[in-house]
Formats: sequence, C-alpha cells, structure tokens
Amino acid sequence: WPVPADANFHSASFSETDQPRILITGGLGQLGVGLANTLRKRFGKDNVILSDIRKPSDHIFRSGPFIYSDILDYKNLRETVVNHRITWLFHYSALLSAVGEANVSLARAVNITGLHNILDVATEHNLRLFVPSTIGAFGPTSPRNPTPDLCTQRPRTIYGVSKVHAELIGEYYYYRYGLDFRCLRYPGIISADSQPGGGTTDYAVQIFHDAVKHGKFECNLKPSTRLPMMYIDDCLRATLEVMEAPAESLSMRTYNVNAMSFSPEELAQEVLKHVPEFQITYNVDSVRQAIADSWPMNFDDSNARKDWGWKHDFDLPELVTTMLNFHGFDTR
Ligand code: AKB
Repeated sequence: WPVPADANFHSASFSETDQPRILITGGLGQLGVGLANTLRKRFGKDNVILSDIRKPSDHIFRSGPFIYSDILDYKNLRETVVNHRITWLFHYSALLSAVGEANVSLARAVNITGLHNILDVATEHNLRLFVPSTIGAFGPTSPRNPTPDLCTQRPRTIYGVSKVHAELIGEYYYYRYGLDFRCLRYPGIISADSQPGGGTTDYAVQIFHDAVKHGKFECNLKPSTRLPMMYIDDCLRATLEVMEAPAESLSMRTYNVNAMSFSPEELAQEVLKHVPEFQITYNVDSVRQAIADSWPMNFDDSNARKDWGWKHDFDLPELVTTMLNFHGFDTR
C-alpha cells in the first residue's frame, strides 16, 4: 500500500497552540508515574491522565488526574478517549519477560489483544500513539553484539513475540491507515522510586536497594551476563523526544535506544567503589538466565542519534551514584 500523502498529519487533532491531551495506560507500572510527571511539567498537570486497573496510592491520586481504564474492555477505552478528548496515547500495559513465561495466556491477552484495542481506538480517533518495545524483541538468532535496528527477530518469550507483533502491526497501521505510531525499543530501565515487575533486568534495580539496606545482594543472573541498560530519566526524555520529533525526521517508526551495557560483576564493582563492604553472591534463575542469554549484549542506537538527536546523559558511574544517593547513601 502506498503511504497516504497526509499520513504524518492525521494525528494533528489539536491545533498548534493547544497542548496534547494525554492518556497513559498501565500507569502504575515501573514507568507510568515518572512519565506522567515528565509530561505534566511539559504540558500541564490536567492534560495528562494516568490510568490502570489497580488502585493508586493516595500520593499518586493527589498528584494529578487518575482514572480506571481497562485496555481489554474496548467500550471503556473508547469512553475514556472520547470523554477526556485524548490526542496522545502512551501504552504501557504489558506483562514483562519473566512473569509472561509464568502466565502465557494472560500475557497473550494483555500484550496482544490489549494492543489490538489500543490500535483500533487510536486509529478511530486519530491519536498519536507511543508503544514501548524492548531488547526482548530480539532472540538467540539475532546479532547480539551489537544488535542493529533491522535484523533477524525470533524471540523465544511470549513477551518478545508480543513486542515484535506490536512493532510490525503498529508500522502496518502507519502505512495502511496513517496512524502516527511511534515505538522505542527500551533496554533494561533502572529506576529509583518505582519497582519493575517480573522482568529479566530487574536485578539491576534491586541491587541498589539491597546494597544500601543490607550491604549485600544475591543476583539471579550469572556474573558475566551483559545487557543494555538505561537510567529512567534518560528513558523518559527519549520517549518525550521521539513523540515530539517532527514526522519528517523519522526515517523509521521503531528505534533502538540505549545508554550503556554492563554485567552484574561490573555493576557490583562500581557499587563497591562507594559501599566498601558490599558483597554480591549468585543464585541463578534458569528461566531468567536463558532469556538474558538470548538478548542483545550491546544495542546499536545510531539511527535514533542520527534522526532525532538522541543522546543519553547517564553512564554507569553516574547511574550508580544517583541510585545510591536516592536510597540514602551519601557517595560524596
Ligand atoms: C524485562 O526484563 O522483561 C524488561 C525489558 C528489558 O523489556 N525490563
């Protein structure tokens, strides 16, 4: 199908002077609240609605608009988009890699059927749509060091399969219907004040908490398992930047983004520079290890850097001092 001539302009359902009206699905996961804060600073508190099927804490509820929204209920989703005059949608509902393997049918429903509802509502209402993908969209037959944007993608997890599907069907809707679909493949995201749930890269968040609280950490991956990683502030900035990028600067609709790569033993060495008694031990989880061994070790994000100026701020030393300070450890 030819790209509709005005494909890139379909989503301009707000005038230049208006702010976008934003809905975030899966808002109570690792990234939603941080993303809402970032977007609220940029577009105003009331223009950003956080949604989930879970009950928010008082703090989150008080910090800006929050609603119940179930992506598996199309009528509810459409009602939300219509009633709140949504123009941009950030779709964060998903089961991650390890928890997806423990519940394949739920992962299939949320990650695939849920995404179909999102694509339909976004197309029906001319929304600009962001869907995160992941290093998990690659598999053992992909080049792993480095992994470019375009290469073999044969993941062996339901999470990875659902994300390849999201990339492909999102791009199909872009070419077929002019849906303004934008997608970043995230590395493991390391956040200070929110917990990931059921991922393979979660160890790189937990290690800081345990280092400060107990001076030791038991890691569920082997010491040499190298994976691409990024600090949450970089991830949220990349997400906003790709959503604000002029359509003509995007030569693709799905980009790798990255900041650094490290293994548990390298991360532990960096923590040890600040926490002298710190000890790491290993108790390998075979499911997570098999997943990590099939994922990229280094991620080539040169297209994002070239097309829309992506540049990370946090490298490994900066990440470690920031995370330790957040958990109350004074690294000065
Ligand atoms: C996971 O480990 O499943 C996620 C990811 C890298 O997509 N953090």
